[in-house]
Amino acid sequence: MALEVPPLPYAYNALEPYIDEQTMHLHHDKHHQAYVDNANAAIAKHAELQQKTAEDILKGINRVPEDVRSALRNNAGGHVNHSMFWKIMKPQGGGNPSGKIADVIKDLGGFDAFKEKFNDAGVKRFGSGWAWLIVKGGKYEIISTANQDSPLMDGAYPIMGNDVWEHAYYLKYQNRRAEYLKAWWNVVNWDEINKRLAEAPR
Ligand code: MN3
Repeated sequence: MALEVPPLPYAYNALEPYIDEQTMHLHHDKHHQAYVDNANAAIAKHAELQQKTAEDILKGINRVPEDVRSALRNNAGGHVNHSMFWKIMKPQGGGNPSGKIADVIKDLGGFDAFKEKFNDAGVKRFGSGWAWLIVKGGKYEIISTANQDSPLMDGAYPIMGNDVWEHAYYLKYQNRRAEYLKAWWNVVNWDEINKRLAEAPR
């Protein structure tokens, strides 16, 4: 079963003025599509991989045949990360967290401290990568990963993540990654994040 780019759950301009329409087109239609195409090409080389979900491939990345392991690390990783990313954003999003995620954030020191720590993880990630809230062994933690590495590769579950690759923000924010990270909270979809929290293994 070939992987596919899921349709964007809102219009390309719906996250304006925080994320611009052109960035959304390039990011979703070109970057995500390339991850999917490259992952499918790698999966096509090994019948045993064709029975697995992209998530299961990432969880077992060290058991993936070596000739396609780094291709899938990058591209199945890119597919899974971006499939989450589109859904945890929405127009008229943001505001204070509600539901169970609000309790988790409170335990991590409150929303202001949480945003600061999450943004800091994104700013300090050298080069390309992601800032995350993960849960691992029942413990919640803010981390960052390089490239398209998924927390799933490390036995963790990604509750929410922000893409800090330049392709996510450069057209609008140029080199001002910190400004993008701050603006991003205006499009966060807490309902979807609560859904992921409920689905996380405990
Ligand atoms: Mn991206």
